[in-house]
Amino acid sequence: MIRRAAGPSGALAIALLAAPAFGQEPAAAPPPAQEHPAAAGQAAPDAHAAPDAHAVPAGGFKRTPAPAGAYVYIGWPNDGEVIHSTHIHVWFGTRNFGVAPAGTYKPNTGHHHLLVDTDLPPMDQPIPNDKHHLHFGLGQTETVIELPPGTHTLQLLMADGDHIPHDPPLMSKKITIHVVGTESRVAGTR
Ligand SMILES: [Cu+2]
Repeated sequence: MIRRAAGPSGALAIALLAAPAFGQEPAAAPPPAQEHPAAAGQAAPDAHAAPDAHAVPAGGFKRTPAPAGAYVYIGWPNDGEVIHSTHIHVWFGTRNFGVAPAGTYKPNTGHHHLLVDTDLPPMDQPIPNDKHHLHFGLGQTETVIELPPGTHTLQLLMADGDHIPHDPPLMSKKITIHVVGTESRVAGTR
C-alpha cells in the first residue's frame, strides 16, 4: 500500500516535526539565530523542504526486526497493585534485547515507551509523543510518573531509533493499577 495522500501524510509530518524531540537531551536543540530562519521553522508545510526521517515514505515506515525470544516486561508495579501514592515508580525490564538511546540503530536494541491509560498505537509508524505515550529516549529503564487516584493501565512498548515498534513488536502485558491517595485514607478502604 502506497501512502502518498498529500493531506494526511503532510499533516503527520508536521505533527511529528513539532513534537518535542522525543526526550532527547536539551543540548540537541538547534542553535539560535541561524542564517536561514525558514529552515528553523520546520513546521512550514513546504512540499519541497528537505526530506526528513519522519515523513511517511512510500510503502510505509521500515520496521526493525526483533529476534525471537526477546521480550519486555514491567518489573514494577505488579498487575492489580494498589498504590498508596500518586507518585508511581515504574521499572522496565528486557530479556534478550538491549536498550539504546533514540537515534541509534544497533541491531537488537531499542528504547522503552510507557503507554499510560491507552491502547496500543499503530505498529507501523512512530509512537506518538504525548502524556499517554512516554518516550525514554535516553535509554532509561525506570521512571516515576504522577497519576491521579483511580484505576489506570500501564503497558511498555519497545521501539527502534526512529520510535517505530519492532517486527514483531516487543510489548509488555497491559497491567492495571489502583492509585489511592496517600492522605486521609485508611488502609483497606477502596
Ligand atoms: Cu521513542
